[in-house]
Amino acid sequence: MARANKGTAKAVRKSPTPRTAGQGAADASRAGAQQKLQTEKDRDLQLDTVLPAEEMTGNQGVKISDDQNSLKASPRGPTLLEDFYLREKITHFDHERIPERVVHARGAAAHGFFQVYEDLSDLTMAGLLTNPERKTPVFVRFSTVAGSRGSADTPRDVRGFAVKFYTDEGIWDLVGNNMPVFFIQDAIKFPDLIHAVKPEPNNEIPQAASAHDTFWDFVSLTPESAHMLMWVMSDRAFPRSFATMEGFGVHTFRLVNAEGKARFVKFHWKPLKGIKSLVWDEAQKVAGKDADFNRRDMFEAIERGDYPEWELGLQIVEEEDEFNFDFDLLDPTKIIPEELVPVRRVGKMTLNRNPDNYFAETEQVAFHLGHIVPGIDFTNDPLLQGRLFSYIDTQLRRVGPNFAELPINRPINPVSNNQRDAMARVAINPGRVAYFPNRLGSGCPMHSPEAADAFFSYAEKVEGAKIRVRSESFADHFSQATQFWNSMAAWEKEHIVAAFAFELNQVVSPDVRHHVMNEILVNIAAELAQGVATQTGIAIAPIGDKKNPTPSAPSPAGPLNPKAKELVSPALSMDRPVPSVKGAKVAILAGEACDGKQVKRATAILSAQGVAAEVVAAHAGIIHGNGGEEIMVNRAAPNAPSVIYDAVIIVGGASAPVLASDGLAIHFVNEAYRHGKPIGAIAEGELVLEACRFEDREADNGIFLGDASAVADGLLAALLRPRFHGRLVEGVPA
Ligand code: HDE
Repeated sequence: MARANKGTAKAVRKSPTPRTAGQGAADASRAGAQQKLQTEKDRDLQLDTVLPAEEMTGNQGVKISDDQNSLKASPRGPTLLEDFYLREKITHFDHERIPERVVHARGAAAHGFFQVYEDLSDLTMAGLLTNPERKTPVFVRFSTVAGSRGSADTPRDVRGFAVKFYTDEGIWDLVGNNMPVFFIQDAIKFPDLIHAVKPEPNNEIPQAASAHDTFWDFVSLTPESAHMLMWVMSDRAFPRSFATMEGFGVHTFRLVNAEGKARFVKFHWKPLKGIKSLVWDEAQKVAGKDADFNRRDMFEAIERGDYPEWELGLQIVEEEDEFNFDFDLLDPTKIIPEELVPVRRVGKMTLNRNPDNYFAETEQVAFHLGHIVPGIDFTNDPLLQGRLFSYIDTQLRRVGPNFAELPINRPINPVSNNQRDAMARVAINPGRVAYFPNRLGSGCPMHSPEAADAFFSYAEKVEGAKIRVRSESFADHFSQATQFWNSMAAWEKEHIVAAFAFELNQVVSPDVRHHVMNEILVNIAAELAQGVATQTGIAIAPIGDKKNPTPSAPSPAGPLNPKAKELVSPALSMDRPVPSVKGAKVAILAGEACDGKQVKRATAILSAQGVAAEVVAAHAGIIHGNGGEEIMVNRAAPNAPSVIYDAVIIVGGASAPVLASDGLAIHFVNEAYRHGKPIGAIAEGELVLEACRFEDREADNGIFLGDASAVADGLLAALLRPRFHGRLVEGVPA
């Protein structure tokens, strides 16, 4: 057989071909090529980016003549052990997986950069926060916590928000969440929390859900989780998009300036698109209809140039003010209300490039709180302190002792020390000196003198007895849970009550249900407890009094803060308009002989504002408008559930009466109505609303009628505000 001999079999190292989702191939390659080389880290990753060459080789570089047939003794004979290539290919395949993360296994990530607005050297010496000229490369991984790697994107759960900054002074990982507090105050409880929330160990049920007995058993005995429960039972637990969720460093950290002056700091990420979430019924359905909902949304947004952006916010507290709060700054179950200490927005992060390879980048990226740069430091928050042990350990187990050498994990500045060897070492360290101090290697590498850019731990004064206790200042578990409740709009309260009810109705043990109600909920807010009692049938009978405190909760008559009822922090509510509709998705329900001009007009108005308008019709491909024009269908109706859209428009023309008797279309619109989404009907499109029997077809109920412009404009305005949660939906069949 003649052997092809074109070009070289050597792998070509150059910019990989960009993907084309949402844009033409020509545009994509131009945009991609520019984007690729934007940051120092992009250029660094190019060094290890390998494109397919023309000719196939084995791992030792030998050209392969046939990759599809193993070596056999005769055509029907046994396969030979000699087939080194078969063995290489199959054994490599057998080893393709690394252990998934023990938590935060499901994630998606993107590259980008961070730039500070102004020099913050009064606060910190961290280069990324002092030099407004500098674009610090970042790699950001978003995740759910409880589900395994193949689980869905939208369960009720916390979202991880982990940012790796490749700064000129080394790597800083800000490993945060989309909620500002945590379930527990001490790291030693983390394995218990996670064992309780993960699928139950006897039958591995349920996947990615807190709605089961062991989770509620644990939290009913862990009253410090009350505040976090409020966040997780709110709609924050299923963001509409990664780009519409806040991020928080959670713990109090320190910023240290060049004079050695330290201040406390809480880190925030404020999404420039505002905060938007799904609703629970929708989130559950999305999990089945599009399990990749959030990762797809981010991937496609970046491909079409709609880059997710956040501002970095700082809450700064002077050291002398440490004890001026009703809570302890070291307690990770507490926020500093923004009304007490404003969030100063100091810089912007932009995500503008999708990873090229999920495994090499998103799976192998290794975050660790201990990856820190001069100018930033820790505090004694006992959860933070425990995390400092855990992250390095988990990376050693998951990725291996040389995890820091992998392209996605290595810093952009040089690494030099006497650490050597271990599994899969990449660096070749020449010479005989691998110790310090040394003369034989001219003393290198040397310590940095204090004046240089070296890391010095903040010289905090510490004294005390060695003791295994929790600080008394951590004892108030309920005030901020109550504050959260007090700060919610009516619809948010309704959703929280329904969430607790859903979860507790899923719990089988009457004992657990009883204790959640009577040791936790009654101590947060009477209205909340009453609402949940009504929807679960759990009787309200508070447990514990001053004389008989329960082993878990403080008694209601005991350390509960009598002033908690007055606490309120408006910043906690999501009941406010968002600044941008960019990235929202609108379905245009159409069909044969629909009014093609209306489709065109509505699409143009929406697209001009960065809203993706998709034509949904009975089948994919082409349909025809009433003028005979061809209309490209973006999705076939059976593949296009309402839950993946933010709003819907029904166009007029001869297709409208057909849709008005089409079960799928009726269901689509009913479901959108139920989920509070704006609905527009152009001309005859209103027939579908009539078929749905919506009585209140008014703009203030989120229903827009009229011509294509009026409907599209109405929808755009409605997409800026919270959904229409006031609709009466009990009788809506969806
Ligand atoms: Fe994590 N956490 N965590 N965590 N965490 C991990 O590290 C841990 C906590 C967070 O996208 C693990 O690489 C302990 C709080 C994120 O790769 C592990 C405690 C916050 C991610 C680990 C906490 C987080 C992780 C598992 C209690 C918000 C995903 C895999 C003391 C501030 C990072 C891994 C990524 C991942 C331990 C609590 C955020 C096992 C012991 C609080 C975003 O090391």
